Order: sequence, then C-alpha cells, then structure tokens
Amino acid sequence: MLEWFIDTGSTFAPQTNFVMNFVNLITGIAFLLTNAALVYFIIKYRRRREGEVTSSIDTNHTIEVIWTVIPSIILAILFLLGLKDFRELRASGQNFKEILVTARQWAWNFIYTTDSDWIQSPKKLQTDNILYLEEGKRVKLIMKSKDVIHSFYVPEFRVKEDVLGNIYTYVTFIPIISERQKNMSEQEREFFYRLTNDQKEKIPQVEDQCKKENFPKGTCATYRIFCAEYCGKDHSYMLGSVVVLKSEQFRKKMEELKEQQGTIIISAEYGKELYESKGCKSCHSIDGSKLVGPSFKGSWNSKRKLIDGSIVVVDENYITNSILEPNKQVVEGYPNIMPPQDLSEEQIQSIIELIKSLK
Ligand code: HEC
Ligand SMILES: [Cu+2]
Repeated sequence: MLEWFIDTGSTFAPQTNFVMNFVNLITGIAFLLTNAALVYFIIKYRRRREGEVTSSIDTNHTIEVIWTVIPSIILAILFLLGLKDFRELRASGQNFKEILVTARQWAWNFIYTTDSDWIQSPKKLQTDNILYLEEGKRVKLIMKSKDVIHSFYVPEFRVKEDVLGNIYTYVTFIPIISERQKNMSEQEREFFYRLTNDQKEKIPQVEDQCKKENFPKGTCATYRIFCAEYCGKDHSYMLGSVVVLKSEQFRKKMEELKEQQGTIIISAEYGKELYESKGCKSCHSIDGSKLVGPSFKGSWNSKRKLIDGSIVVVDENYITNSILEPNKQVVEGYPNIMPPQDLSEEQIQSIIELIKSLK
C-alpha cells in the first residue's frame, strides 16, 4: 500500500514497503480481533440483574501460552526483517561510489570523492543542494554536519539518516529511475514539481531538474531531499534534489562539472601537501617506518590498541578525532605528545584520502 503513495526510487524501497505493509496487516488484524472480542465479551458478560456477582475465573494456561507465543513469534519475525534491511543500509564493501555529504544551516553540499572510471583526476567534483547519482550503482553517503543535527531524507529511496556534527554517519543504497518517473507526461511533471513564487525564489533547486537540464525522457528522475530534523529558522527551506541518471547521461554530467570546476577540493594529493606543510611528517611517516607516531602507511581500516585497552578501527571518525583531539584516543606504545591540529573539514578529508591511498 505504501507504494501507492510514495514512488519507488531505490532497489531498497520494495523491502521497506513489504515491512510496512506487513506491520500494517498484523496490527490491523490484531485490532479487529481484540475489538471483536471486546464487543463479544461486553454482550456476553453484561450485567443481567441487580446484585449479580461476577464469576471467578481461574488461570487458563492454554490461552496464556497461545497469546504469549504467537505475538513473540510475530515480533521476532519483525525484528529479523528490520535487521536484514538495516544491515543492507549499513552494508560495506568495495566499489561503492562514495559521496561526502555536508549539511549546514540550511543547505546540502555533495562531494564526489571516490576515484573511479568517471573521474581520474585529483580534482573532486562538488555540487550544492543537487545530488547526481548513477542508476543501478551502489552509493555510500558519508555524512557530517557543520553545525546542528540535520537529517538526510529521501522518501523515494526509503532512506533517512541523521547527520551529526561530531561523527560521520553512513548509509548505502542503489538508486533507480522509477517506472512512474519514466512514464510521467509533461503535464504530470509540471503539476508534480509546481512551485509558488516564493518557493521559486528561495528553493530553486527543487524544480524539475530533469526538465531544466533537458534530459531525454526515461533517462532521468528527480526526487526531493528533505531535512527531517528541525534545525532552526529556515529548516523548511533546507530542501534539495536527487537527480538519478542513466550511465551515459551521468558521465556527461560529470564531465560537464569537471570542466566547470577547476579547483582541487579534496584529494590525496592535497592531503600530501598538508602532510608536509603542517608538520605531520616530522612525527608520521608514509613509508611504514616508525617515527614519533605511527606510520600512515597501511593504517587505513587496520585496528589500533589504545592505552585504555580498547581496540579501534582506523576510519574517518578515528582519524578526525586523532587530529582534532589527539590526547583522547592515544595509541598504545606511543607517547601522548601530538598537538591538536587546527585543520578545516576539507583538509581533514584530504588527510583521510591520503591515508586511504597509502595501502
Ligand atoms: C609532535 C609529533 C606529532 C605531530 C607533529 C603530529 N602527530 Fe599525529 N600522532 C603523534 C603520536 C605520538 C601519535 C600516537 C599517539 C596518539 O594517538 O596520540 C599520533 C597519532 C596520530 C593519528 C592516529 C594514527 C594511528 O595510526 O593510530 C593520526 C591520524 C595523526 N596522528 C594525524 C596527524 C596529522 C594529520 C598531523 C599533522 C597535521 C599530525 N598527526 C602531527 C605525534 C604527532
Ligand atoms: Cu537541517
């Protein structure tokens, strides 16, 4: 039923629909049964005469076992269905298109970081408020906020994930161009994406991008991005568009962006420059040798034992913390002498890219 109201924009959507419909069905049946029983008992056990004494009812084990076991099984099924979907949203693996999402009051920024066939140069592309995705390719969004808590929400994808200020959050899914988007007529599109004058001025990014950029019918879908966490004055204008494109159109779009954006934004190369210019190289090597601090080589995704005995994985969060607050997570066997570094978000991202590249 959910699919009647919200379009199917990802391969993940049908599963969510199924769980939603299943929950509605179960709760619907439970509602009818309990209310039917209620009405039946009201009538059957109504008071028939003045001074009637209620009969004393003993425990009925059969009934109690039934109404404990059956709901438990149903709840366990719901849990397993949820767990399965949750694991898919959090899937990790190779060859995901990684996109860095930065939320701020009140805008979205997208940086396309992964080096892959469509982007060979160290130049990383970025877009504001409009996210371009390739149909059928799994993407991993790596998200962070510059200020308060926001929440990345695209109903058609069935994806909603909080975006926080001090840790990265992740979500993965495979976007698709829905049948409805493929078949929508010109008039339907116009009606669907209509905006008031005020909206045209304040949130032009939620126009029908497929039409605006003249993508041929069937090769493009525009979905809306909402911020689903109340984040201040212009929260309701914190909207964006996701444009899902067929491979050919997507490639062209990326080429076009590449021509427009000449600047290096985030890259391992820039990270290397920083590594040298910010003095990291006096304490960290990039060739595996041990200096004052651990070498960056091979550290990505490896495990670290900290002085408090805990084990952590070297990932975006750990590296960021290690740079901003080095004395919070100190690696065992090393002195706690690293000074906190004042690096910008982009600079930290570039260091992360550098460390990733040092396999
Ligand atoms: C004065 C020496 C020194 C300087 C300069 C220094 N660090 Fe460190 N760093 C250390 C030491 C020692 C550790 C290990 C102990 C700890 O975790 O605090 C460390 C740990 C780290 C870690 C965690 C590494 C791991 O593999 O577990 C990262 C990431 C890091 N530093 C990044 C940087 C960056 C980036 C810079 C430059 C902007 C930098 N450091 C500058 C001494 C230094
Ligand atoms: Cu927000």
